[in-house]
Amino acid sequence: MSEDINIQELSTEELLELMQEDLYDGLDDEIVAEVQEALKRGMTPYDVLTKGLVAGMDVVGEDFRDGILFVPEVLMAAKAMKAGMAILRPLLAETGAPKLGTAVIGTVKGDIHDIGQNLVSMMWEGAGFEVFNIGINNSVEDYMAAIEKHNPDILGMSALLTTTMPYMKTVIDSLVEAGIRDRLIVMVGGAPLSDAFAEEIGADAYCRDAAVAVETAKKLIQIRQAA
Ligand code: B1M
Repeated sequence: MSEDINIQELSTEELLELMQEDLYDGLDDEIVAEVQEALKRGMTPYDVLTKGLVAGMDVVGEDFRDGILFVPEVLMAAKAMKAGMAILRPLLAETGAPKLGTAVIGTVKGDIHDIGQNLVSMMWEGAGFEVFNIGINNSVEDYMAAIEKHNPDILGMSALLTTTMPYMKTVIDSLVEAGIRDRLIVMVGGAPLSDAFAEEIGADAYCRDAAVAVETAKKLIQIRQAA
């Protein structure tokens, strides 16, 4: 952000545009100030997240794909995104809702993308789930250990790479072999996935985004409790 911009004088639309540009440029201090300003104006944490941060990251993704941005720049953008998410996290997780269930979520082996699954994790917490986020690069053994420790209702897996998404099937096959597949609701997400892929690997649901992950988790838990 250029030093002569006074963010308080911007319209909310301009503020969101600036947030997207500063995310692109990996300016974490600026992102923090802009997120705080947007909240001060009464925007919901969810709108700040989707219309500011996620929208900015979409542009980063396009330019990364097209060879305009490279890994170091994308890492800076991810760092700025995380700085913004750190402010939004407690607000999204604030809930008076009764506990709906327990979830374990993690990104699969070979994959270090964690922004999307962190968002899902926050939004599930906000909806009333107790969430154990086991981070990135999880092997079958890691998922199994987390399931044993936390006895979740839901297992969420994330994959952002076409090369890592098949590992979700490896995990689900291992759950079947261990005789615990039916105890769990298995939900999967990540940009390269689809409903067809989820069905093919034997997951219960594919979630396009964090909001869908919340709706789907609530719906599947209700169905299970009614059965
Ligand atoms: Co990577 N990367 N990346 N990257 N990266 C992508 C995924 C890519 C699409 C970029 C591109 O080419 N356009 C491409 C994958 C291509 C493919 O496989 N077809 C790619 C590549 C190629 C790579 C490397 C191989 C690059 C290299 O080294 N040459 C490398 C791989 C590293 C590895 O994992 N082994 C790599 C590295 C990185 C960084 C480390 C630099 C960084 C990650 C930092 C981090 O996460 N801490 C990074 C980033 C930031 C991206 C992009 C630009 C953005 C991802 C992101 O955070 N999006 C991404 C481009 C893109 O996706 N458009 C890209 C924002 C986030 C909110 O969205 O993660 O989709 P998303 O999550 C959404 C939904 O998908 C859904 O809800 C979320 C919230 O709405 N969701 C779930 C996600 N998980 C869910 C789980 C659920 C439910 C819903 O469970 C129930």
